[in-house]
Amino acid sequence: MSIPTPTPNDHFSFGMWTVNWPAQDQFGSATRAMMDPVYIVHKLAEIGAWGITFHDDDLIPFGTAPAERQAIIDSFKKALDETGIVCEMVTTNTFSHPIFKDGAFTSNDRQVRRFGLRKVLRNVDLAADLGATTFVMWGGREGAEYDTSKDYKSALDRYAEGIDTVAAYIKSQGYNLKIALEPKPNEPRGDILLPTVGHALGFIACLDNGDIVGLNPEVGHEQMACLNYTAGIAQALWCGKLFHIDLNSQKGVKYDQDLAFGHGDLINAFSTVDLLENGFPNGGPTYEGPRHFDYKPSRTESEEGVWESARANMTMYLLLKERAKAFREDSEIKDLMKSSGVTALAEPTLAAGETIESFMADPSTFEDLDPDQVADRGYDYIRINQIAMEYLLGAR
Ligand SMILES: [Mn+2]
Repeated sequence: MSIPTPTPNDHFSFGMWTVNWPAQDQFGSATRAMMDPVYIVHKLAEIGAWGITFHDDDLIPFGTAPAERQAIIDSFKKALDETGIVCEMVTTNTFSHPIFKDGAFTSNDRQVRRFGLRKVLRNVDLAADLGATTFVMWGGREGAEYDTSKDYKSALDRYAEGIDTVAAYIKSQGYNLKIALEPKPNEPRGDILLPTVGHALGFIACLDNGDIVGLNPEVGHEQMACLNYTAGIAQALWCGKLFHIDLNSQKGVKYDQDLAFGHGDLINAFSTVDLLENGFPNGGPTYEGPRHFDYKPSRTESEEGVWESARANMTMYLLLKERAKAFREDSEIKDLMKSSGVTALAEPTLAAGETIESFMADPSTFEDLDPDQVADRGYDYIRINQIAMEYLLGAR
């Protein structure tokens, strides 16, 4: 197996904040210089990426005057035109400035909530202007350290009000934009509202404009909550809400590591790529969006290491894509999918036209069934997974 080369056809995109992270952390200052956004666009094109995404403040520093703001946007647009790089998603920084220390949409201070909403709405206009189709909202400061500090009912009311207001604005302007909420359990707040994919799906169902609101699940964020990322995005797909993805890696339940994709839980990364590329074994909704990376080049790396790590994300994805495809095409796997019942699970439990009365009157389902005999079967799941691991390891 050779090392694959990414091309724009692979639809890989990167957050500007990923490669441009200067690597300051809680315990030490920056180890790299910040780069110019125009330079980043050209470098991403050079390494075979297709798209770029950014928070407003990544491109335009907080507080920039309007004339200078427009000049920055114009030079960014020019770089996109020159390289063919697509700005597919835009998101808003409502977490860095001290004004947002208690959140934006859910701050206890109404002035902060109104300021946050204005900042987001201004950025919606920019997203539409740049042709982005997804507007991600990560409410990193929407949360609390102390349960006594927040009326959670009011906080959820204000959160819903904020998202619904932004969604209604998008509709009123006729923008081709969808909102994608990004769950995270904690960090930077002690606890963050909408901590997991499941919480966010439940929240969206309670919105007035939830039809254009879906999810942007991040690998590491779900794994910080000890959850299975593949199963999470599968449920988002199942209900038509997987609007965008953030690929990276995490090694278990600890701080948000943002490792390169596949450098943490490799087995889960394999099943994620298998689902994204090959879909559900029995068919159903598929993910057609960008393959977007939200990782951080480790603090140890130089600029050369930054671009090397960006390439690593894409290479890992392409290797896993090739491995997952070979796994699915294996004839023994196709047989095992049948004998183990993976394909049979697609058959409805009740027959077509069967009524609850006829079902309950059928003695073969219950009275005449020997549970011990049915329980006797094996499912051969270990055999299937072992073959998957042999493909993953390149032994097949
Ligand atoms: Mn993260």
